[in-house]
Amino acid sequence: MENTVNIKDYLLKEQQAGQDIDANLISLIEDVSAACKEIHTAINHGALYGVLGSAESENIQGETQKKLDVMSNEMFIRHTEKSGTLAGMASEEEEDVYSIPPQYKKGPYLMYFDPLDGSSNIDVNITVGSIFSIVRCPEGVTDPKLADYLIPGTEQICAGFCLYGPSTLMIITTGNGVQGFTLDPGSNEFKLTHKNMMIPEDTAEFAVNMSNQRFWEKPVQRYVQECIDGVTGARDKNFNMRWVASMVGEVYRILTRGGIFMYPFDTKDPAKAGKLRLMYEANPMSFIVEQAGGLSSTGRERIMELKPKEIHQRVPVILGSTNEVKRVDSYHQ
Ligand code: P6P
Repeated sequence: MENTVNIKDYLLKEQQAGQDIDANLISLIEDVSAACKEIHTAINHGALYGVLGSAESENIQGETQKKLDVMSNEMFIRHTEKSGTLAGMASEEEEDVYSIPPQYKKGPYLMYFDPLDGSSNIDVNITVGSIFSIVRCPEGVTDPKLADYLIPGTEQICAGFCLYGPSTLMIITTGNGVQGFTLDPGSNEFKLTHKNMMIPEDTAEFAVNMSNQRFWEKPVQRYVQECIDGVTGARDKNFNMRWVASMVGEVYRILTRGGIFMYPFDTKDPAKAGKLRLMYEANPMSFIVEQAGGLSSTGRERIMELKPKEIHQRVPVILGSTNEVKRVDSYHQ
């Protein structure tokens, strides 16, 4: 089947159908997809481009940066800072918020992004991705400071991720369902291939890093043990387990066949409330999952309703098929 609808065609159709999508947002999403195409090319060439391995530097998270972490961050910024659509941006790879250089026109949006999620998988050639989230800059703010960025996930107007896997996919929501676009190597365009993706409300597949089991809270230990026990325990079915160690890979699998993904609170490092970051991992993925009929919770509250306290704050994440997330939440009551 000839897939002819590209991202811009889709967004213009949504705009004509009355969705609140303006020219600035369309232009910004186009620039993000251009950055993702450049990241795709670098990843595809891998060792041939000399892009593998460590950058011999650390990010704000205290994590050793891969060369591709640094390159992807630079690509995201270069493709979007001149777009005239952003008042500023925040990146996993930047300690402070990024102000648009004075020589460039500013615009009405703020963008949060993780330019290369799962980068520890790069050197072992396993799927990685880019995640982004877009909100309106607060009214009347032209030079946003850190406090202006601390906006709850419910205010997102667009969220998406690019999955650099066997094929490269762009998954986007602007609040009217979740659409998937596949990068056509021939035309180098993202073409609409997955319309209105929906997550089945039940699943028999859980995703968690089991090596943290002894550090979890009791409700999560109970839930996972019941999955492992299957029909020999409290559940009426057996479960399968997956762990890609790339959130983008887990979320895409859940969008296609259901599942529950957990990176819950653990006591491994009491200073951290979980591993994943609220603003550029948990919030965008929560928007996408909810738009696809799923749920996304800390175990105790809806992630998108959290009032952010800092730009790199971490949060426990339990997301996916509605009935399983509801069960985990009920164990926390
Ligand atoms: P672990 C990647 O580093 C990431 O932020 C998520 O994409 C992924 O789900 C998780 O961390 C993997 O964590 O502890 O299994 O390496």
